[in-house]
Amino acid sequence: MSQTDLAGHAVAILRENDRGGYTVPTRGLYPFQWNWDSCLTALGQRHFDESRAWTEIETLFAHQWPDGMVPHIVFHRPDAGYFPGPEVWATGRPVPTSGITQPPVAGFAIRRLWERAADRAAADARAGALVERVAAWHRWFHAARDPDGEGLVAIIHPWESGRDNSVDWDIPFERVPADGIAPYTRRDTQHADPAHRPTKAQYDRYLWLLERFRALGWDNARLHDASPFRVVDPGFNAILIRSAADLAELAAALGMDAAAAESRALAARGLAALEGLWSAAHGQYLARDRVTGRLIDSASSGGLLPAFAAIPPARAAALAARVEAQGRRVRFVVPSHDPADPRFDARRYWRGPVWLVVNYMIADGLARAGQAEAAARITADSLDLIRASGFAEYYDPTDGAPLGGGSFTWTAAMVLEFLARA
Ligand code: 9WN
Repeated sequence: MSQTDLAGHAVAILRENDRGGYTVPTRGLYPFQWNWDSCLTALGQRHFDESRAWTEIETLFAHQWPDGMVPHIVFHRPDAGYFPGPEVWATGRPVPTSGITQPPVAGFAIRRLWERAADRAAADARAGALVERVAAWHRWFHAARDPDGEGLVAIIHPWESGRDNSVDWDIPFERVPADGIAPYTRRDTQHADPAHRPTKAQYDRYLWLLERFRALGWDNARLHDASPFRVVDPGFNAILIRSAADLAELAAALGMDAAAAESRALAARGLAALEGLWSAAHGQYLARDRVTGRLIDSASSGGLLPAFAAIPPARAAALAARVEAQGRRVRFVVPSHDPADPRFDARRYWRGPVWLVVNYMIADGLARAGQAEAAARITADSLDLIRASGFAEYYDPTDGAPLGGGSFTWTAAMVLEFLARA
């Protein structure tokens, strides 16, 4: 496929999955609006319809909760094809939403849209209107998910990480019971191969947490301490730090000095605290179990994602070396788990497969840090995957086989970004 054909195909997927004001990740498997999917999708939409790109993020923020949280799913219209649907979450929002959040990549996405906009007046107005909302979300994180003021925030459900069944969560997940949950029927395994999805044991625990939070009335003042699963994910925090830093730059450019100062301070505090997640033994960052205080011995792509934030140059060089070392073991980087670890599983969702969104953020950060070679390898492998296997949800890093859903929205969006870079 030529570059033009690739781009044309990507645009067609983004149009096909557009439901008017928001885009579904893929038909069938994910029929609603997902939080970080939408923010990254907007980056693809900007290449052919800048106004539509702003709308994608505005629609998401129109469903922000009064406390500042931006939910991980907005259930715009009923669809029986996904479980758990709005009646299970029962969050009581006017337009139903889930009750947990997702990686806060909006600050980064909005700055990128704004910075590269052709319609300057529209970009100033639309970015300006979003700044306070994103700042409120970031403030919420620090209030609700960092009650002791460590500078890093915890996730309280694996779905919040966006890397649902990562090996990172195995040990903290042992504390989550699976008994007493309401009987349920999964829908995901009707759309995708069950061997490439999370297990039943994991789904039971996803639901146990959901039911626990629902029983507490989705009151964010209580959920953090009440959750047996509280994990500080380096990838999630790096995305928050990058978004806060980008929001600070954007706010300063728009003359919103108070928002700029607040965001700059949050980013600096987070960046300093992130150092506590560094593992010299692994040459990358690790997640911390906030309940035990211990680092979790699991080298996943979440520990490479800090490249996305302004980490010290020596750390960025070490992460680039990790990517290059992995690239000698698998054909396509970046695997979601270290292929040298026996727990690596090339086809099971976030326990091995490559995801283009993660590739994009790691490559962006490494390029910014001057690690051009590793960034170029990631970009080249990402486009090779599309040429070989089309626009899948994720891919086997050993042979490039397409996995999960097809005609996938954020994969298409990332292709447009990678093509622009290449
Ligand atoms: C749960 C939509 C989402 C992504 C996540 C990915 C997957 C959902 C699921 O799909 O999660 O949120 O049901 O598997 O793990 O990163 O946002 O594409």
